[in-house]
Amino acid sequence: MKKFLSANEAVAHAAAQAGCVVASAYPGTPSTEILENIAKFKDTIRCEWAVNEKVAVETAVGASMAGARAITAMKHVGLNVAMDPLMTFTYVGPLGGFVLVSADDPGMHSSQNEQDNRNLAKFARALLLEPADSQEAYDMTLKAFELSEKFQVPVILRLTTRTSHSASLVELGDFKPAPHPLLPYKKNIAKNIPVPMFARQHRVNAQKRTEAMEKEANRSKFNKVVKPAKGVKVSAKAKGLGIITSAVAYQYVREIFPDCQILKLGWTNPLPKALVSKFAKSVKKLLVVEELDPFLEEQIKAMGIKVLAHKTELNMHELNADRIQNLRHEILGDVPKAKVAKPVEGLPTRPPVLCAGCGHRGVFYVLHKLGATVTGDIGCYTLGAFPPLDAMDSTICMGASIGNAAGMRKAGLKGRICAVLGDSTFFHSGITGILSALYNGTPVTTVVLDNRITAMTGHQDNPGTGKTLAGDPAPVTEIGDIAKACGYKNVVKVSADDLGGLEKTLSTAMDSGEPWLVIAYAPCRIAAKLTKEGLCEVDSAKCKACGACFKMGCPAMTRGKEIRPGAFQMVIDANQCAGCKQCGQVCKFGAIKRIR
Ligand SMILES: Cc1ncc(C[n+]2csc(CCOP(=O)(O)OP(=O)(O)O)c2C)c(N)n1
Ligand code: SF4
Ligand code: SF4
Ligand code: SF4
Repeated sequence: MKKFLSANEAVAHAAAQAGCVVASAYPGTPSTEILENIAKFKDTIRCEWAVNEKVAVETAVGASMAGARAITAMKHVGLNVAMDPLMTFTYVGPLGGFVLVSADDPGMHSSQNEQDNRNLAKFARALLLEPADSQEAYDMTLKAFELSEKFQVPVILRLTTRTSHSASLVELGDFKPAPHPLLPYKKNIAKNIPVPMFARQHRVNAQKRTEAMEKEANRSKFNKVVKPAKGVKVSAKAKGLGIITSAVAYQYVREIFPDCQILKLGWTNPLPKALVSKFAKSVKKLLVVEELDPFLEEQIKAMGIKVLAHKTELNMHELNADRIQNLRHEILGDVPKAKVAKPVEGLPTRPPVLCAGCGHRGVFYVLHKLGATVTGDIGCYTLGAFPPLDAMDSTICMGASIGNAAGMRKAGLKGRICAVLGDSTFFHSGITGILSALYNGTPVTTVVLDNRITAMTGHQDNPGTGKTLAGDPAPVTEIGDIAKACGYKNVVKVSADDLGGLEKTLSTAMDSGEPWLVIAYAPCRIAAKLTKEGLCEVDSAKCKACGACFKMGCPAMTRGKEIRPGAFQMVIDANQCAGCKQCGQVCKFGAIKRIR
Protein backbone atom coordinates (compact mmCIF):
# COMPACT_ATOMS: atom_id res chain seq x y z
CA MET A 1 0.00 0.00 0.00
CA LYS A 2 1.33 3.46 -0.93
CA LYS A 3 0.38 6.63 0.89
CA PHE A 4 1.29 10.26 0.47
CA LEU A 5 2.72 11.14 3.88
CA SER A 6 4.81 13.76 5.61
CA ALA A 7 7.76 12.35 7.54
CA ASN A 8 5.86 13.09 10.76
CA GLU A 9 2.94 10.95 9.53
CA ALA A 10 5.32 8.27 8.28
CA VAL A 11 6.92 8.01 11.74
CA ALA A 12 3.47 7.51 13.27
CA HIS A 13 2.61 4.72 10.80
CA ALA A 14 5.93 3.01 11.42
CA ALA A 15 5.47 3.22 15.19
CA ALA A 16 2.13 1.49 14.81
CA GLN A 17 3.58 -1.16 12.54
CA ALA A 18 6.51 -1.77 14.90
CA GLY A 19 4.02 -2.53 17.66
CA CYS A 20 4.89 0.50 19.74
CA VAL A 21 2.86 0.39 22.96
CA VAL A 22 3.51 3.76 24.62
CA ALA A 23 3.97 7.21 23.04
CA SER A 24 4.56 10.32 25.11
CA ALA A 25 5.49 13.75 23.80
CA TYR A 26 5.20 17.49 24.35
CA PRO A 27 4.17 19.62 21.35
CA GLY A 28 6.66 21.77 19.49
CA THR A 29 6.97 22.73 15.85
CA PRO A 30 7.96 20.88 13.67
CA SER A 31 7.38 17.69 15.70
CA THR A 32 3.78 18.13 16.91
CA GLU A 33 1.98 16.07 14.25
CA ILE A 34 3.95 12.95 15.15
CA LEU A 35 1.95 12.35 18.32
CA GLU A 36 -1.25 13.72 16.81
CA ASN A 37 -0.96 11.04 14.11
CA ILE A 38 0.07 8.33 16.55
CA ALA A 39 -3.17 9.14 18.41
CA LYS A 40 -5.02 7.78 15.36
CA PHE A 41 -3.69 4.35 16.38
CA LYS A 42 -4.96 4.71 19.93
CA ASP A 43 -6.40 1.16 19.92
CA THR A 44 -2.87 -0.23 20.04
CA ILE A 45 -0.71 2.67 21.24
CA ARG A 46 -1.27 4.40 24.57
CA CYS A 47 -0.40 7.95 23.73
CA GLU A 48 -0.37 11.11 25.80
CA TRP A 49 0.77 14.70 25.95
CA ALA A 50 3.21 14.93 28.83
CA VAL A 51 3.56 18.28 30.60
CA ASN A 52 7.08 18.68 29.26
CA GLU A 53 9.74 16.81 27.31
CA LYS A 54 11.55 15.53 30.40
CA VAL A 55 8.40 13.81 31.61
CA ALA A 56 7.70 12.55 28.08
CA VAL A 57 11.12 10.89 27.91
CA GLU A 58 10.82 9.54 31.45
CA THR A 59 7.45 7.98 30.58
CA ALA A 60 8.90 6.34 27.47
CA VAL A 61 11.90 5.18 29.54
CA GLY A 62 9.56 3.55 32.06
CA ALA A 63 7.64 1.81 29.30
CA SER A 64 10.87 0.54 27.75
CA MET A 65 12.10 -0.69 31.14
CA ALA A 66 8.84 -2.61 31.48
CA GLY A 67 9.60 -4.34 28.17
CA ALA A 68 7.35 -2.32 25.84
CA ARG A 69 8.32 -0.53 22.66
CA ALA A 70 8.07 3.20 23.27
CA ILE A 71 8.42 6.41 21.30
CA THR A 72 8.79 10.04 22.32
CA ALA A 73 8.96 13.13 20.13
CA MET A 74 9.89 16.74 20.58
CA LYS A 75 11.27 19.79 18.86
CA HIS A 76 15.03 20.27 19.06
CA VAL A 77 14.98 22.59 22.09
CA GLY A 78 12.73 20.10 23.84
CA LEU A 79 15.64 17.71 23.93
CA ASN A 80 17.53 20.19 26.11
CA VAL A 81 14.77 19.79 28.69
CA ALA A 82 14.96 15.99 28.36
CA MET A 83 18.72 15.56 28.38
CA ASP A 84 18.89 14.64 32.05
CA PRO A 85 16.99 11.33 31.81
CA LEU A 86 18.47 10.60 28.38
CA MET A 87 22.07 10.95 29.54
CA THR A 88 21.59 8.27 32.16
CA PHE A 89 19.15 6.06 30.27
CA THR A 90 21.83 5.73 27.63
CA TYR A 91 23.99 4.01 30.32
CA VAL A 92 21.15 1.86 31.68
CA GLY A 93 19.91 0.96 28.21
CA PRO A 94 16.42 0.07 27.00
CA LEU A 95 14.68 -3.28 27.26
CA GLY A 96 11.78 -2.58 24.89
CA GLY A 97 12.81 -0.57 21.82
CA PHE A 98 13.14 3.15 22.65
CA VAL A 99 12.94 5.76 19.91
CA LEU A 100 13.29 9.50 20.45
CA VAL A 101 12.36 11.75 17.54
CA SER A 102 14.10 15.09 17.56
CA ALA A 103 12.64 17.48 14.99
CA ASP A 104 15.25 20.18 14.37
CA ASP A 105 14.50 23.53 12.81
CA PRO A 106 17.34 24.73 10.54
CA GLY A 107 16.58 28.30 9.53
CA MET A 108 14.48 28.83 12.68
CA HIS A 109 11.10 28.87 10.94
CA SER A 110 9.47 28.68 14.36
CA SER A 111 12.20 28.47 16.97
CA GLN A 112 14.51 30.60 19.03
CA ASN A 113 17.67 28.80 17.94
CA GLU A 114 18.79 26.24 15.36
CA GLN A 115 20.86 23.86 17.44
CA ASP A 116 21.94 20.71 15.62
CA ASN A 117 20.84 17.83 17.80
CA ARG A 118 23.14 15.37 16.07
CA ASN A 119 25.69 16.72 18.54
CA LEU A 120 23.42 15.75 21.43
CA ALA A 121 22.95 12.26 19.99
CA LYS A 122 26.72 11.77 19.90
CA PHE A 123 27.08 13.33 23.34
CA ALA A 124 24.52 10.83 24.68
CA ARG A 125 26.20 7.91 22.85
CA ALA A 126 22.84 7.22 21.22
CA LEU A 127 22.35 5.62 17.82
CA LEU A 128 21.46 8.33 15.32
CA LEU A 129 19.40 7.95 12.15
CA GLU A 130 18.82 10.81 9.70
CA PRO A 131 16.07 10.26 7.12
CA ALA A 132 16.15 12.24 3.88
CA ASP A 133 12.45 11.83 3.04
CA SER A 134 9.19 10.30 4.26
CA GLN A 135 9.98 6.79 3.00
CA GLU A 136 13.21 6.79 4.95
CA ALA A 137 11.47 8.23 8.00
CA TYR A 138 9.16 5.23 7.81
CA ASP A 139 11.85 2.62 7.16
CA MET A 140 14.22 4.02 9.75
CA THR A 141 11.57 4.26 12.48
CA LEU A 142 10.63 0.61 11.89
CA LYS A 143 14.27 -0.43 12.09
CA ALA A 144 14.99 1.88 15.01
CA PHE A 145 12.93 -0.23 17.43
CA GLU A 146 14.87 -3.36 16.40
CA LEU A 147 18.25 -1.64 16.66
CA SER A 148 17.36 -0.22 20.05
CA GLU A 149 16.55 -3.70 21.37
CA LYS A 150 19.55 -5.31 19.70
CA PHE A 151 22.13 -2.87 21.07
CA GLN A 152 20.15 -1.80 24.15
CA VAL A 153 20.60 1.78 23.07
CA PRO A 154 18.26 4.76 22.76
CA VAL A 155 17.80 5.53 19.06
CA ILE A 156 17.42 9.16 18.02
CA LEU A 157 15.67 9.85 14.75
CA ARG A 158 16.61 13.34 13.62
CA LEU A 159 14.04 15.03 11.40
CA THR A 160 14.14 18.64 10.28
CA THR A 161 11.34 21.05 9.40
CA ARG A 162 11.77 20.25 5.69
CA THR A 163 11.41 16.48 6.15
CA SER A 164 8.83 16.70 8.94
CA HIS A 165 6.49 18.85 6.89
CA SER A 166 6.99 17.83 3.28
CA ALA A 167 5.06 14.88 1.94
CA SER A 168 6.05 12.17 -0.51
CA LEU A 169 4.91 8.66 -1.42
CA VAL A 170 5.61 6.01 1.17
CA GLU A 171 5.38 2.29 0.53
CA LEU A 172 3.83 0.94 3.71
CA GLY A 173 4.02 -2.77 4.22
CA ASP A 174 0.65 -4.48 4.68
CA PHE A 175 0.13 -4.31 8.39
CA LYS A 176 -2.53 -4.49 11.02
CA PRO A 177 -1.45 -2.47 14.04
CA ALA A 178 -0.84 -4.78 16.99
CA PRO A 179 1.24 -4.21 20.13
CA HIS A 180 4.63 -5.88 20.03
CA PRO A 181 4.74 -8.51 22.81
CA LEU A 182 6.28 -7.18 26.01
CA LEU A 183 9.80 -8.40 26.66
CA PRO A 184 9.81 -10.04 30.10
CA TYR A 185 10.50 -7.58 32.91
CA LYS A 186 12.85 -8.71 35.65
CA LYS A 187 13.93 -6.56 38.56
CA ASN A 188 17.61 -5.84 37.95
CA ILE A 189 19.15 -3.17 40.16
CA ALA A 190 22.62 -3.58 38.64
CA LYS A 191 21.13 -2.52 35.31
CA ASN A 192 18.46 -0.03 36.28
CA ILE A 193 20.01 1.75 39.27
CA PRO A 194 23.25 3.36 38.10
CA VAL A 195 24.84 4.11 41.46
CA PRO A 196 28.57 4.67 40.88
CA MET A 197 29.64 1.03 41.29
CA PHE A 198 27.18 -0.04 38.57
CA ALA A 199 27.47 3.11 36.44
CA ARG A 200 31.23 2.62 35.98
CA GLN A 201 30.55 -0.72 34.34
CA HIS A 202 27.75 0.83 32.24
CA ARG A 203 30.26 3.37 30.96
CA VAL A 204 32.57 0.60 29.79
CA ASN A 205 29.63 -1.24 28.23
CA ALA A 206 28.57 1.91 26.39
CA GLN A 207 32.02 2.07 24.83
CA LYS A 208 31.85 -1.53 23.67
CA ARG A 209 28.33 -0.97 22.41
CA THR A 210 29.51 1.98 20.32
CA GLU A 211 32.16 -0.21 18.70
CA ALA A 212 29.59 -2.92 17.92
CA MET A 213 27.15 -0.35 16.52
CA GLU A 214 29.86 1.13 14.31
CA LYS A 215 30.54 -2.27 12.77
CA GLU A 216 26.87 -2.63 11.92
CA ALA A 217 26.66 0.96 10.65
CA ASN A 218 29.33 0.08 8.10
CA ARG A 219 27.01 -2.63 6.73
CA SER A 220 23.71 -0.79 7.14
CA LYS A 221 21.55 -0.25 4.07
CA PHE A 222 20.93 3.27 5.37
CA ASN A 223 24.53 4.12 4.41
CA LYS A 224 25.10 3.67 0.72
CA VAL A 225 27.06 4.88 -2.26
CA VAL A 226 24.84 6.51 -4.87
CA LYS A 227 26.35 6.62 -8.34
CA PRO A 228 25.29 9.04 -11.08
CA ALA A 229 22.14 7.78 -12.79
CA LYS A 230 22.55 6.07 -16.15
CA GLY A 231 22.81 8.54 -19.00
CA VAL A 232 23.89 11.48 -16.81
CA LYS A 233 26.79 13.27 -18.47
CA VAL A 234 29.68 13.73 -16.06
CA SER A 235 31.09 17.21 -16.32
CA ALA A 236 34.88 17.14 -16.92
CA LYS A 237 35.41 19.19 -13.78
CA ALA A 238 33.29 16.86 -11.64
CA LYS A 239 35.35 13.78 -12.46
CA GLY A 240 36.84 12.28 -9.32
CA LEU A 241 34.75 14.40 -6.94
CA GLY A 242 32.98 12.47 -4.20
CA ILE A 243 30.48 13.93 -1.77
CA ILE A 244 29.50 12.70 1.67
CA THR A 245 26.12 13.94 2.79
CA SER A 246 23.14 13.07 4.98
CA ALA A 247 19.45 13.84 5.55
CA VAL A 248 17.72 16.41 3.36
CA ALA A 249 21.08 17.85 2.24
CA TYR A 250 21.30 14.67 0.13
CA GLN A 251 18.31 15.82 -1.95
CA TYR A 252 20.00 19.12 -2.84
CA VAL A 253 23.32 17.42 -3.55
CA ARG A 254 21.63 14.90 -5.85
CA GLU A 255 19.94 17.73 -7.74
CA ILE A 256 23.00 19.96 -8.15
CA PHE A 257 25.75 17.32 -8.36
CA PRO A 258 23.93 14.55 -10.33
CA ASP A 259 27.24 13.57 -11.97
CA CYS A 260 29.15 12.90 -8.74
CA GLN A 261 29.58 9.85 -6.56
CA ILE A 262 27.74 10.33 -3.31
CA LEU A 263 28.12 8.54 -0.01
CA LYS A 264 24.67 9.02 1.45
CA LEU A 265 24.70 8.48 5.18
CA GLY A 266 21.50 7.72 7.08
CA TRP A 267 23.04 6.13 10.18
CA THR A 268 25.39 8.83 11.35
CA ASN A 269 26.22 8.01 14.96
CA PRO A 270 28.40 6.16 15.43
CA LEU A 271 29.95 7.20 12.14
CA PRO A 272 30.63 4.23 9.81
CA LYS A 273 34.34 5.05 9.62
CA ALA A 274 35.41 2.07 7.50
CA LEU A 275 32.82 2.96 4.87
CA VAL A 276 33.85 6.62 4.93
CA SER A 277 37.54 5.67 4.50
CA LYS A 278 36.78 3.33 1.63
CA PHE A 279 34.72 5.98 -0.12
CA ALA A 280 37.35 8.67 0.45
CA LYS A 281 39.98 6.42 -1.12
CA SER A 282 37.77 5.77 -4.15
CA VAL A 283 37.57 9.46 -5.09
CA LYS A 284 40.17 12.10 -5.89
CA LYS A 285 38.58 14.95 -3.99
CA LEU A 286 36.11 14.80 -1.15
CA LEU A 287 33.42 17.29 -0.21
CA VAL A 288 31.09 17.07 2.80
CA VAL A 289 27.67 18.70 2.57
CA GLU A 290 25.44 18.71 5.63
CA GLU A 291 22.81 20.91 7.19
CA LEU A 292 23.94 23.03 10.17
CA ASP A 293 27.05 22.04 12.14
CA PRO A 294 30.09 20.35 10.56
CA PHE A 295 29.14 17.23 12.49
CA LEU A 296 30.30 14.71 9.87
CA GLU A 297 33.04 16.90 8.45
CA GLU A 298 34.88 17.36 11.74
CA GLN A 299 34.83 13.63 12.44
CA ILE A 300 35.99 12.82 8.90
CA LYS A 301 38.83 15.33 9.14
CA ALA A 302 39.77 13.86 12.53
CA MET A 303 40.25 10.54 10.71
CA GLY A 304 43.04 12.24 8.74
CA ILE A 305 40.98 12.50 5.55
CA LYS A 306 41.33 15.66 3.48
CA VAL A 307 38.07 17.47 2.84
CA LEU A 308 37.67 20.27 0.28
CA ALA A 309 37.49 23.68 1.90
CA HIS A 310 35.08 26.25 0.49
CA LYS A 311 34.07 29.84 1.11
CA THR A 312 30.39 29.28 0.39
CA GLU A 313 28.88 29.33 3.83
CA LEU A 314 26.80 26.20 4.53
CA ASN A 315 26.83 25.53 8.26
CA MET A 316 24.17 28.05 9.17
CA HIS A 317 20.46 28.31 8.38
CA GLU A 318 18.47 25.97 6.18
CA LEU A 319 20.10 24.62 3.03
CA ASN A 320 18.42 24.77 -0.37
CA ALA A 321 19.30 23.97 -3.96
CA ASP A 322 20.44 27.57 -4.64
CA ARG A 323 23.02 27.46 -1.87
CA ILE A 324 24.36 24.15 -3.14
CA GLN A 325 24.48 25.54 -6.68
CA ASN A 326 26.62 28.39 -5.37
CA LEU A 327 28.89 25.79 -3.80
CA ARG A 328 29.25 24.03 -7.14
CA HIS A 329 29.90 27.36 -8.81
CA GLU A 330 32.74 27.99 -6.36
CA ILE A 331 34.26 24.52 -6.42
CA LEU A 332 33.82 23.41 -10.03
CA GLY A 333 32.94 26.64 -11.81
CA ASP A 334 30.76 24.82 -14.35
CA VAL A 335 27.41 26.30 -13.27
CA PRO A 336 26.42 29.96 -12.87
CA LYS A 337 25.75 31.45 -9.46
CA ALA A 338 22.13 30.94 -8.40
CA LYS A 339 19.88 33.88 -9.09
CA VAL A 340 18.36 35.01 -5.85
CA ALA A 341 14.80 36.20 -6.34
CA LYS A 342 14.33 39.62 -4.78
CA PRO A 343 11.11 40.53 -3.01
CA VAL A 344 8.87 42.84 -5.02
CA GLU A 345 9.58 46.37 -3.89
CA GLY A 346 6.94 48.56 -2.35
CA LEU A 347 4.79 45.79 -0.92
CA PRO A 348 3.71 46.45 2.64
CA THR A 349 5.29 44.13 5.21
CA ARG A 350 2.99 41.99 7.30
CA PRO A 351 4.55 41.35 10.70
CA PRO A 352 3.06 38.53 12.80
CA VAL A 353 0.37 39.80 15.18
CA LEU A 354 -1.87 38.46 17.90
CA CYS A 355 -5.29 37.54 16.48
CA ALA A 356 -8.15 40.01 16.66
CA GLY A 357 -9.71 39.70 20.09
CA CYS A 358 -6.79 37.79 21.63
CA GLY A 359 -6.85 38.08 25.41
CA HIS A 360 -3.07 38.50 25.56
CA ARG A 361 -3.34 41.93 23.91
CA GLY A 362 -4.93 43.73 26.87
CA VAL A 363 -2.28 42.48 29.30
CA PHE A 364 0.56 43.82 27.16
CA TYR A 365 -1.27 47.09 26.54
CA VAL A 366 -1.52 47.58 30.30
CA LEU A 367 2.06 46.47 31.05
CA HIS A 368 3.29 48.95 28.45
CA LYS A 369 1.19 51.69 30.03
CA LEU A 370 2.59 50.84 33.48
CA GLY A 371 6.16 51.07 32.19
CA ALA A 372 7.07 47.58 33.43
CA THR A 373 10.17 45.64 32.50
CA VAL A 374 8.63 42.42 31.22
CA THR A 375 10.48 39.12 31.11
CA GLY A 376 8.62 37.04 28.56
CA ASP A 377 8.32 33.43 27.65
CA ILE A 378 7.49 31.24 24.67
CA GLY A 379 3.98 31.16 23.26
CA CYS A 380 1.63 33.25 21.13
CA TYR A 381 2.23 36.01 23.65
CA THR A 382 5.86 36.46 22.55
CA LEU A 383 4.22 38.70 19.93
CA GLY A 384 3.61 41.20 22.73
CA ALA A 385 7.24 42.23 22.14
CA PHE A 386 6.45 44.03 18.88
CA PRO A 387 5.08 47.52 18.27
CA PRO A 388 2.67 48.96 19.00
CA LEU A 389 2.37 46.80 22.17
CA ASP A 390 6.13 46.85 22.66
CA ALA A 391 5.83 45.24 26.08
CA MET A 392 8.45 42.53 26.42
CA ASP A 393 12.13 42.79 27.30
CA SER A 394 13.35 39.20 27.09
CA THR A 395 12.50 35.67 25.96
CA ILE A 396 14.95 32.85 26.52
CA CYS A 397 13.27 29.45 26.71
CA MET A 398 10.10 27.87 28.07
CA GLY A 399 9.61 28.75 31.72
CA ALA A 400 12.51 31.21 31.86
CA SER A 401 10.37 34.32 32.46
CA ILE A 402 10.07 33.87 36.23
CA GLY A 403 13.73 33.09 36.91
CA ASN A 404 14.73 35.96 34.62
CA ALA A 405 12.49 38.38 36.55
CA ALA A 406 13.85 37.10 39.87
CA GLY A 407 17.42 37.53 38.62
CA MET A 408 16.73 41.09 37.49
CA ARG A 409 15.23 41.90 40.87
CA LYS A 410 18.16 40.28 42.72
CA ALA A 411 20.60 42.22 40.54
CA GLY A 412 19.01 45.40 41.81
CA LEU A 413 17.11 46.51 38.70
CA LYS A 414 14.75 49.24 39.81
CA GLY A 415 11.16 49.83 38.79
CA ARG A 416 8.29 47.53 37.96
CA ILE A 417 9.22 44.04 36.86
CA CYS A 418 6.80 41.42 35.66
CA ALA A 419 7.17 37.85 34.37
CA VAL A 420 4.64 36.73 31.74
CA LEU A 421 3.96 33.19 30.58
CA GLY A 422 1.11 31.04 29.21
CA ASP A 423 -0.81 28.23 30.89
CA SER A 424 0.93 25.42 28.99
CA THR A 425 4.30 26.99 29.72
CA PHE A 426 3.36 27.34 33.39
CA PHE A 427 2.66 23.59 33.59
CA HIS A 428 5.78 22.82 31.50
CA SER A 429 8.32 24.64 33.64
CA GLY A 430 6.79 27.66 35.35
CA ILE A 431 5.80 25.95 38.59
CA THR A 432 9.40 25.52 39.75
CA GLY A 433 10.05 29.19 38.91
CA ILE A 434 7.27 30.57 41.13
CA LEU A 435 8.26 28.18 43.92
CA SER A 436 11.86 29.31 43.80
CA ALA A 437 10.92 33.02 43.77
CA LEU A 438 8.67 32.52 46.80
CA TYR A 439 11.21 30.41 48.69
CA ASN A 440 13.90 33.04 48.17
CA GLY A 441 11.61 35.92 49.07
CA THR A 442 11.98 37.56 45.65
CA PRO A 443 9.10 39.97 45.03
CA VAL A 444 8.27 38.84 41.51
CA THR A 445 4.90 39.46 39.91
CA THR A 446 4.05 36.59 37.58
CA VAL A 447 1.19 36.87 35.11
CA VAL A 448 -0.12 33.62 33.71
CA LEU A 449 -1.94 34.31 30.45
CA ASP A 450 -4.47 31.57 30.92
CA ASN A 451 -6.22 30.90 27.61
CA ARG A 452 -6.82 27.24 28.49
CA ILE A 453 -4.92 25.78 25.53
CA THR A 454 -1.44 25.33 24.14
CA ALA A 455 -2.18 27.78 21.34
CA MET A 456 1.06 28.49 19.58
CA THR A 457 1.73 24.93 18.50
CA GLY A 458 -1.79 24.41 17.17
CA HIS A 459 -4.12 24.15 20.17
CA GLN A 460 -3.12 21.04 22.08
CA ASP A 461 -4.73 20.10 25.37
CA ASN A 462 -2.88 20.47 28.67
CA PRO A 463 -3.65 19.82 32.35
CA GLY A 464 -5.85 22.95 32.44
CA THR A 465 -8.19 21.98 29.60
CA GLY A 466 -9.98 18.99 31.11
CA LYS A 467 -9.26 16.74 28.13
CA THR A 468 -6.52 14.28 27.16
CA LEU A 469 -4.94 13.78 23.75
CA ALA A 470 -7.30 10.87 23.20
CA GLY A 471 -10.27 13.17 23.89
CA ASP A 472 -11.09 11.58 27.25
CA PRO A 473 -12.11 13.76 30.20
CA ALA A 474 -9.29 14.68 32.59
CA PRO A 475 -9.10 16.55 35.90
CA VAL A 476 -8.84 20.32 35.44
CA THR A 477 -5.80 21.71 37.25
CA GLU A 478 -6.30 25.27 38.44
CA ILE A 479 -3.18 27.42 38.27
CA GLY A 480 -4.31 29.47 41.26
CA ASP A 481 -4.60 26.32 43.38
CA ILE A 482 -1.02 25.39 42.53
CA ALA A 483 0.23 28.85 43.49
CA LYS A 484 -1.68 28.74 46.77
CA ALA A 485 -0.37 25.24 47.51
CA CYS A 486 3.14 26.58 46.91
CA GLY A 487 2.47 29.17 49.60
CA TYR A 488 1.52 32.27 47.56
CA LYS A 489 -0.69 34.61 49.55
CA ASN A 490 -1.38 36.97 46.67
CA VAL A 491 -3.21 35.01 44.00
CA VAL A 492 -5.69 36.93 41.85
CA LYS A 493 -7.71 36.00 38.80
CA VAL A 494 -8.70 38.84 36.43
CA SER A 495 -10.43 38.84 33.07
CA ALA A 496 -7.78 39.48 30.42
CA ASP A 497 -10.34 41.61 28.56
CA ASP A 498 -10.84 43.95 31.56
CA LEU A 499 -8.19 46.63 31.08
CA GLY A 500 -9.19 48.63 34.19
CA GLY A 501 -9.08 45.52 36.40
CA LEU A 502 -5.73 44.51 34.96
CA GLU A 503 -4.22 47.94 35.51
CA LYS A 504 -5.35 48.09 39.12
CA THR A 505 -4.21 44.54 39.92
CA LEU A 506 -0.88 44.71 38.12
CA SER A 507 0.14 48.07 39.53
CA THR A 508 -0.78 46.94 43.06
CA ALA A 509 1.12 43.67 42.58
CA MET A 510 4.27 45.18 41.09
CA ASP A 511 4.42 47.98 43.67
CA SER A 512 3.76 45.72 46.68
CA GLY A 513 7.25 44.35 47.24
CA GLU A 514 5.76 40.85 47.54
CA PRO A 515 5.48 37.84 45.24
CA TRP A 516 2.18 37.79 43.33
CA LEU A 517 0.58 35.40 40.92
CA VAL A 518 -1.96 37.03 38.61
CA ILE A 519 -4.04 34.85 36.34
CA ALA A 520 -5.26 36.82 33.33
CA TYR A 521 -8.02 34.65 31.98
CA ALA A 522 -9.59 34.74 28.52
CA PRO A 523 -10.06 31.71 26.29
CA CYS A 524 -8.06 31.64 23.06
CA ARG A 525 -10.54 33.06 20.54
CA ILE A 526 -9.47 30.64 17.84
CA ALA A 527 -9.47 27.45 19.92
CA ALA A 528 -12.76 28.32 21.61
CA LYS A 529 -14.25 29.33 18.23
CA LEU A 530 -15.18 32.76 19.54
CA THR A 531 -14.09 34.71 16.49
CA LYS A 532 -17.69 35.58 15.61
CA GLU A 533 -18.85 35.85 19.20
CA GLY A 534 -19.37 39.60 19.04
CA LEU A 535 -18.81 42.65 16.92
CA CYS A 536 -17.87 46.22 17.73
CA GLU A 537 -18.34 49.29 15.55
CA VAL A 538 -17.00 52.83 15.51
CA ASP A 539 -19.42 55.73 15.49
CA SER A 540 -17.77 58.06 13.00
CA ALA A 541 -19.66 61.02 14.44
CA LYS A 542 -17.86 60.49 17.75
CA CYS A 543 -14.44 59.33 16.57
CA LYS A 544 -11.95 62.17 16.99
CA ALA A 545 -9.11 60.32 15.23
CA CYS A 546 -7.02 60.55 18.39
CA GLY A 547 -5.16 57.31 17.53
CA ALA A 548 -5.35 55.88 21.09
CA CYS A 549 -7.04 52.64 20.02
CA PHE A 550 -4.44 51.96 17.32
CA LYS A 551 -1.92 51.46 20.14
CA MET A 552 -3.58 48.11 20.81
CA GLY A 553 -2.46 46.81 17.42
CA CYS A 554 -5.59 44.76 16.76
CA PRO A 555 -5.60 43.56 13.13
CA ALA A 556 -9.35 44.22 12.92
CA MET A 557 -8.66 47.96 13.12
CA THR A 558 -8.11 49.86 9.91
CA ARG A 559 -7.52 53.47 9.01
CA GLY A 560 -10.66 55.33 7.96
CA LYS A 561 -11.18 58.94 6.98
CA GLU A 562 -8.35 61.45 7.46
CA ILE A 563 -10.07 64.24 9.35
CA ARG A 564 -6.95 66.30 10.05
CA PRO A 565 -3.60 66.01 8.32
CA GLY A 566 -2.15 62.68 9.48
CA ALA A 567 -5.12 61.95 11.81
CA PHE A 568 -7.25 59.01 10.74
CA GLN A 569 -10.49 57.79 12.16
CA MET A 570 -10.60 54.13 13.13
CA VAL A 571 -12.80 51.68 11.29
CA ILE A 572 -13.43 48.14 12.49
CA ASP A 573 -13.28 45.33 9.95
CA ALA A 574 -16.45 43.37 10.68
CA ASN A 575 -14.94 40.22 9.16
CA GLN A 576 -12.16 40.16 11.73
CA CYS A 577 -13.53 41.74 14.89
CA ALA A 578 -14.28 39.25 17.67
CA GLY A 579 -16.09 41.81 19.82
CA CYS A 580 -13.69 41.57 22.77
CA LYS A 581 -14.45 45.22 23.69
CA GLN A 582 -10.84 45.91 24.66
CA CYS A 583 -10.54 48.83 22.23
CA GLY A 584 -13.75 50.38 23.55
CA GLN A 585 -12.09 50.70 26.95
CA VAL A 586 -9.31 52.93 25.64
CA CYS A 587 -11.54 55.28 23.65
CA LYS A 588 -12.17 58.36 25.80
CA PHE A 589 -14.84 59.58 23.42
CA GLY A 590 -17.13 56.58 23.69
CA ALA A 591 -16.91 56.07 19.94
CA ILE A 592 -16.66 52.28 20.02
CA LYS A 593 -19.77 50.27 20.77
CA ARG A 594 -20.48 46.58 20.78
CA ILE A 595 -23.30 46.04 18.29
CA ARG A 596 -23.62 42.27 18.59
C1 LIG B 1 11.28 23.29 25.28
C2 LIG B 1 10.23 23.69 24.30
N1 LIG B 1 9.25 22.82 24.03
C3 LIG B 1 8.29 23.16 23.14
C4 LIG B 1 8.32 24.36 22.52
C5 LIG B 1 7.25 24.72 21.51
N2 LIG B 1 6.31 25.69 22.07
C6 LIG B 1 6.40 26.99 21.79
S1 LIG B 1 5.29 27.88 22.64
C7 LIG B 1 4.64 26.54 23.35
C8 LIG B 1 3.51 26.58 24.34
C9 LIG B 1 2.62 27.69 24.21
O1 LIG B 1 1.50 27.51 25.02
P1 LIG B 1 1.10 28.53 26.15
O2 LIG B 1 2.22 28.74 27.09
O3 LIG B 1 -0.16 28.05 26.76
O4 LIG B 1 0.88 29.89 25.36
P2 LIG B 1 -0.14 30.24 24.16
O5 LIG B 1 0.56 29.95 22.89
O6 LIG B 1 -1.37 29.44 24.38
O7 LIG B 1 -0.39 31.70 24.29
C10 LIG B 1 5.29 25.42 22.93
C11 LIG B 1 4.92 24.08 23.36
C12 LIG B 1 9.39 25.23 22.81
N3 LIG B 1 9.51 26.42 22.23
N4 LIG B 1 10.31 24.87 23.71
S1 SF4 C 1 -13.42 44.74 19.82
FE1 SF4 C 1 -11.74 46.04 19.16
S2 SF4 C 1 -9.89 45.05 19.99
FE2 SF4 C 1 -11.56 43.55 20.07
S3 SF4 C 1 -11.41 42.42 18.17
FE3 SF4 C 1 -12.85 44.08 17.77
S4 SF4 C 1 -11.58 45.72 16.98
FE4 SF4 C 1 -10.19 44.26 17.91
S1 SF4 D 1 -4.22 31.64 18.50
FE1 SF4 D 1 -5.31 32.23 20.36
S2 SF4 D 1 -3.70 32.75 21.86
FE2 SF4 D 1 -2.76 32.72 19.82
S3 SF4 D 1 -2.84 34.85 19.11
FE3 SF4 D 1 -4.67 33.83 18.32
S4 SF4 D 1 -6.27 34.18 19.86
FE4 SF4 D 1 -4.30 34.65 20.82
S1 SF4 E 1 -9.74 55.92 20.38
FE1 SF4 E 1 -11.81 56.44 19.81
S2 SF4 E 1 -11.66 58.52 19.10
FE2 SF4 E 1 -9.58 57.72 19.13
S3 SF4 E 1 -9.28 56.94 17.06
FE3 SF4 E 1 -10.02 55.25 18.29
S4 SF4 E 1 -12.23 55.26 18.01
FE4 SF4 E 1 -11.48 57.22 17.31
